[in-house]
Parts: sequence; C-alpha cells; structure tokens
Amino acid sequence: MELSTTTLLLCLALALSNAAPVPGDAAVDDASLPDRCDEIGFDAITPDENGTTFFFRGSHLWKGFRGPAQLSNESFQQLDDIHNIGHVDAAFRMHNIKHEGDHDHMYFFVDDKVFRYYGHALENGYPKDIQQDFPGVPSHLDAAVECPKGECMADSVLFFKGHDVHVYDIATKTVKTKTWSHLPVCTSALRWLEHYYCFHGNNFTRFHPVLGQVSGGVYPKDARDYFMKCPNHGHGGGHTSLNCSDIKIDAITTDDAGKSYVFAGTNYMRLDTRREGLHAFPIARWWKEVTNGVDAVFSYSDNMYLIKDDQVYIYNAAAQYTLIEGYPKTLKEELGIEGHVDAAFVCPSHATVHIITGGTIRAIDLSATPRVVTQEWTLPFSHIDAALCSAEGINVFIGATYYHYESPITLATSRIAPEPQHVNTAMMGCKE
Ligand SMILES: [Ca+2]
Ligand SMILES: [Ca+2]
Repeated sequence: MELSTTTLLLCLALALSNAAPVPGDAAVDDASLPDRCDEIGFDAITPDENGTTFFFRGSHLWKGFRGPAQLSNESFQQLDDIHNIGHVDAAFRMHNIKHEGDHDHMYFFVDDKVFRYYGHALENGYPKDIQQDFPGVPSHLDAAVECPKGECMADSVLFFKGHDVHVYDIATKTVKTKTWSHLPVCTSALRWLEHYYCFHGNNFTRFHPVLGQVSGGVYPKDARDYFMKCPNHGHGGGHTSLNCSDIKIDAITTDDAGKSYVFAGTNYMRLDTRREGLHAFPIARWWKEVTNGVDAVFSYSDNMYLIKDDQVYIYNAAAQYTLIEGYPKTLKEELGIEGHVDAAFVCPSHATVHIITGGTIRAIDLSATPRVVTQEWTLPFSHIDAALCSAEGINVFIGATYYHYESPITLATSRIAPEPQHVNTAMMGCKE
C-alpha cells in the first residue's frame, strides 16, 4: 500500500502540474509544431499571474508542464511580427508585493526592449527601453528570473547574460554584477517552488540564487524528466491524475510561516503553493535524516516535529529545516509517551500537542520540561491516518475521508463521529 501510494503521488506530481486544460491531442500530431520532447532548449520560461508556467521557443510556447506547442500570440496577442516580438530573449514574473501595480506582472525582453503584460495583454506605454524600467541592466539578455526577499537579500530580479548575473534590486533600482563561470550559460531561468533553475539546451541545473552554487543533487539533469511529460522520460506516460478517492496520507501540518505539507510514503507535497501546481518530492529533500517516511508531523514554535516509529526529529523551520542538535530522540525522552503515533497536531498559537495513538488521544504541554501528559481521552476511532488543526478547527483524515471537529475538546469528548466528508480537489488537488 505504501509503495503504491508513493508511485501514485509521483505520477500525481506531473499529472497535476498543469491545472489548465490540455489542448486536443490532435495538435500533438501536427508536424509543423515543435515538440518539446525533442532535444530542444527554451528561449524563456516564466509563470503567468495565475501560476501557469509558460515555456517559450521561437514563435511558439508551451502552456504548463504538458500538452503540445501553440503559437505564442494565441496566448499573448501582441507576440507577433507587427510588434517585432516573434521571439523573446528572456522573461520573468515580477514579485513585488509592496507595489500592487507591478506585482505578478510579466516582463518579456527582446533585444534592448522590455514588454510588460498583465492578464496576457500588453500594457500601455510598452515596449520601453530596458534601461527605462531597469537602469543598469544590459540588452540582449539570455535569461531572467525573479527572486523574492528571503531567498535573495531583497526583492530582486536576476538577469543572465553569458556568465554574468546582474542582480537588480527592485526597491533601490541598483544592480550588482556577479560572474558565475561554474554555471552553464543559461538560455532561460525559472524559479519554481522556491528553487532556482538555469536551463541550457534540454538540460537544467539548480543553483543557489545568492551564491550561485550548484547543490541538492547531480546536475545537469534532463528537463524532460522533470519539467514536461515525455514518452520514456520521468515518471512514465499515460498516467492521469490521482483520484481523490485513492488518497491516503501519513501526516499533514502547517508551519508558522503558513507552509502546508502533506506526507505520504517517502514523499511530501506543499499544499499552499497550488498556484505553481502540486508536486511530490522525496521527504529527504528537506528533512535529510528522514528517509523512510513519517508516522505523524506537527509544527510548534518555528520547529517541525517529524515522528517515525519511536524517534522524534525536530527541525528548525526558519533555518531551512536543519535538524536540531541532539535529535532524533525517542518518543519517551521527548514527549514522555510510548507506542505507535498515528497522528499529531498543535492548534495555532497553542502550546499543547495532541498525540493520537490508536484509539487514544493525549494532550502534552510543550511549554513544560520535562513534557507531561496533561489529559487523556478515548477516541471514537480505532485508527486515524493524520490530523490537522487550523483556525477553522480540526480535520481528522482516514483514507480519502475526513471528519471535521470544532476543537480538540469536541474531538476528544464527542461520542458520535460527525458526517464523513470526502477529500476534495480544493484540499489536495486530486481528481474528483
Ligand atoms: Ca533566452
Ligand atoms: Ca499517520
């Protein structure tokens, strides 16, 4: 069961990555259209304001991670010969929450001009000279990618030309130039799920947006295995998205920064980044020491607690999930309990974790040392998969069903289970 869940989730990653409808399959056979499963590169890659990722090459584009090519001007009307933008050098989506008027707008670069779009329409006053909007940024760019504060020092845009990276600070309108000779020359660049990718030919290399260093795996990798759906590549063809009725999760939590994670098998998905599509990744990608799945996960005071068997791993969520020194520790040592943990949750701004083992729920005060069980109840369930507490209350997950309670106390003391509800698209991105 666990294996099949993992496989399904991996396939789900690609299947769900394109929320937009895929054009008719007939277009796939149109020989006049380029095929991104051939060994090709892209001129530019960028999400639009809805989070759909567009891949540009010549006068064509691909919408999302699957589906055939189409003429760019079907999606962006003015990308045509009249406006002399039959192709683009580079493109990015602006991240600038301080300026609503700029935030999420798309910028295209051609030669020494910049074109700005919102809602897929060219905006008044554009094109402009690049220097008007981005003083100090050179023309004839290779690639561009946004870099929000927290990932870069300040809200920035990285402009690539050759091995030079021009880091443009949006607020101060200043440029710092770095040379990253170790990176391939990027023909396009993409920020996706908080990671940064330099695309070159049909390959890509992940890099750190501040240091430029390449880490987190062996690069380059073939883009066809990750960013598009191609026969004989990646997770295999022919899969459709996971049905909501097949969902079975191991754990679910939301951290203090509002990042929501669901865990199943050895994979996790971020639920709050749905605008960029839902994607499954190995848990060990962030929580390096946890290679064999989790039983329960909860978040408390900037830390994320991952429980597997009798081990508790505590990670500092604010420091890119670094394992806190001295961990893992045993359940007994950390929480003063024993047994197999099915689920755990902490409600927002509370210091009590509720731990569910079989039909028992225990409240443990996390502000006390050593930890002590303050209350214990018998649950109306003999086994649950996962539980999440939010401002709206508690959801208890059993397979593809969930039960909603207003508070821990109603969960602990009500003798009759509420009406079962079905895990749905809005919740998990699955197919109903
Ligand atoms: Ca380019
Ligand atoms: Ca569980």
